Amino acid sequence: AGGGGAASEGPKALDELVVGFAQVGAESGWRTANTKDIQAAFEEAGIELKFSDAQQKQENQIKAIRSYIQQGVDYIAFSPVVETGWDAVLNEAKAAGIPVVLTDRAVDSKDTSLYVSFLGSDFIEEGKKAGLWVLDQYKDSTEKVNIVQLEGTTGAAPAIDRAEGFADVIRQNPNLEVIESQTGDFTRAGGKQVMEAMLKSNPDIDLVYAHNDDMGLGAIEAIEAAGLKPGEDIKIVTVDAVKDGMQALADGKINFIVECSPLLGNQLVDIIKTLNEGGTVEPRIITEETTFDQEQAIEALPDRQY
Ligand code: GZL
Repeated sequence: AGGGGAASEGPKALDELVVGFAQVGAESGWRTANTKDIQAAFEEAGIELKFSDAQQKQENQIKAIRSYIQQGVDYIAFSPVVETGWDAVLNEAKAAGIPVVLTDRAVDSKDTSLYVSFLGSDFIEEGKKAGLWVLDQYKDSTEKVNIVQLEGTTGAAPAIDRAEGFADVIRQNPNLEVIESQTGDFTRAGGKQVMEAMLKSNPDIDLVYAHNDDMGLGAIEAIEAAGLKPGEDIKIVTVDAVKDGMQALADGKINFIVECSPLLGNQLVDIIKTLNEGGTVEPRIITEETTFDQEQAIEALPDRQY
């Protein structure tokens, strides 16, 4: 059947709906938890989900979206690996009458008619929460605090915004200085490689701010290989709160984690159901999330779903 939501032919039975989902990749624990949750939610709702993994390449995501348009799916959802370069393919989906939902990451398109809703976190807020912990940690220190930053994928909304939110807050204390900032592409291997290089070029790093747990876990390996104690000689603050990160926090190798929830599946299904019934959805739906220190991680670990 041709594409398009309820506008064209009224609500479909859920088992007739087809949704195409173009995922970023499988670069981190967060991403795999996000994929599992979305697939489970559609399974439970009895809605067919076509799924593609772009291995973190924008051209693969664009190819996947184009194939969903060809197949005439009813809805397209995706998590744009970077913010720019989406207008052409989103205009193709619009021309085909297929509504698009953004999950997790945002696009910089000025034309907000190109997607129905953005469902995900406020990454600037996440960066601010990390910054506030650092501000508090060093509020009485009189010396310079050397901070290195492990950035997420270059051009990705979480990388841009987590850096912005963090910088906005730590500028309140001139002793806090980001002496080096590099991308580790949200992967454990990337975090380890960058941290090894940073340790070589900066003798006295006090704190690492990693845009996700996986890069923080890579940094731990590099710090230990250099004979230093992560969480003590060099403090570590990360974002996500996936199981491996929470375990490192419980073990005192990470000092603070800002949660970023990957559990978007049920909210995405609800958006699709509402659209199918001809309803309207909020243009921006922000997920609930918190922060964890060591004892909160110890307490939360047993019930952690991912
Ligand atoms: C954030 C998400 C980020 C995670 C990383 O919503 O886009 O991508 O923080 C993941 O772990 O790779």
